[in-house]
Amino acid sequence: MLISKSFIPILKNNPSEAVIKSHQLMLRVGMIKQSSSGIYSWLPLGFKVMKKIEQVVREEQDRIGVQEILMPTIQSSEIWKESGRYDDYGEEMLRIKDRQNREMLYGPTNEELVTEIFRTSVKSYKSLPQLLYHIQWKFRDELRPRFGIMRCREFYMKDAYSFDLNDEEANFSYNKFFLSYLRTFQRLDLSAIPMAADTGPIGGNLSHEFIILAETGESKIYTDKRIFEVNSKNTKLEKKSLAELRKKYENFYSVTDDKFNKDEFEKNVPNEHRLNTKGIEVGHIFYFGDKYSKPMNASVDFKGKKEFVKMGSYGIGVSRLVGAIIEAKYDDKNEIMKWPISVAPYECAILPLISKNDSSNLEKANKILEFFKSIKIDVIIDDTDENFSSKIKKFNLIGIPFQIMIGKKSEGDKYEFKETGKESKSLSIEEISKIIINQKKNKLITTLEKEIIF
Ligand code: 5CA
Repeated sequence: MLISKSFIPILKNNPSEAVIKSHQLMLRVGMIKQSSSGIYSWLPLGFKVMKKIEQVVREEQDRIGVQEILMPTIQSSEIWKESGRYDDYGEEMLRIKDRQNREMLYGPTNEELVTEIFRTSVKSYKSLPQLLYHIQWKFRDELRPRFGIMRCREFYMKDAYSFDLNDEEANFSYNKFFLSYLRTFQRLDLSAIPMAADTGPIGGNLSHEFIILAETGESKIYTDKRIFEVNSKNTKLEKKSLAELRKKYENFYSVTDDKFNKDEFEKNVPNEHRLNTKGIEVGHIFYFGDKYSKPMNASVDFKGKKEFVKMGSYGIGVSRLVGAIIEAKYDDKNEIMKWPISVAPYECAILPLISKNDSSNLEKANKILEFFKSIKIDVIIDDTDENFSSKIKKFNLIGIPFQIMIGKKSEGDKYEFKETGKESKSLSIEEISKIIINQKKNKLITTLEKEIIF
């Protein structure tokens, strides 16, 4: 891709309407554009990052045996009346009437619709567990949409739903998602910690929010710092192993402010390990038993007896993650962003120095691009006539993880190469490609071995 042909509308200065760095940067480098309050268009750079995040989320859902479906954004009010949430959900729900005067709504979440799909098809306990997910736009008419796509009205979410015969099996499903979420955020280079949290309008009494630390986050958190050292690496997708992992986390006091209790915090966490800060909620998992299955009559036959299925739901804010990664990775002081290679809009930028009567550096850049294409490294070339320092500044802001400079200094087959934000080195294209490929490998799923237990 040539930057001159790309649709990347970069602004000279930070837009004044944005107060947090992710919102500023996303507007500044043209990742999004607001269309109305809390509603955004996604431009190529932002869309690419979001799609890459979506793919990581998808792979980690598939890996634990969740099956992908796609439910519509518009739902009928009937099922919400059955569950009793139509009135409870209040003004956050966008209600619409169709031409037949039927009450419809733009889905803020999908517990009812997925329960309706389940109950018409599954009749026997032998088909359980069923784990389903979709990745779809949601709409919540937030009272105060703010911080760009972090708290907006239309957002992209992965939501999964589990159906089990009893509490024990449902707990197993819950724990599978618990592990899957840890893996997902690790692949995005985020250190997300699970915290006991309030269940709000989704309901139930067991729930964990997955939070990443950020000064600009909206969630207040109280935690034992040692929770960051818990390791999930050798956890198997088995009941015992998963229960042990959750226990390891739950051994440390770690809550959001709606669950905070000062005495308990001080009793359980030695002074030197206490951390009271802010964070961003990037995922939230819930267990609510038969809250929906009972009123909606979703049951299975278990040896001649009717059993209401036990359900949980599991959300990840796919679009919010774009902003959350910026909050976690952006170096404010030096104005440098570096996307994790797993979601970078381009993996490498080539910056040739170009003058009016000499395009030889651009030709070299095109050759490298062709080679990188063949080994699946995604490249953007800055083919403008700007000088090095403004090109570097631009790509520091866009956050491409690697940069190759082609100028007077490039001799023979060596090029100035740097990881964004670090010192440059003189290396050959083969050496450069090895470095990039190695970093990419670290972020792939290491094993796609069948962990799925059907
Ligand atoms: N049905 C459940 C689980 S699927 C549910 O809706 N959970 S939720 O309300 O916690 O939303 C899941 C995730 O979506 C949140 O963790 C958050 O990352 C993201 N999210 C929620 N509201 C917004 C919003 N207004 N803007 C951007 N992202 C949001």
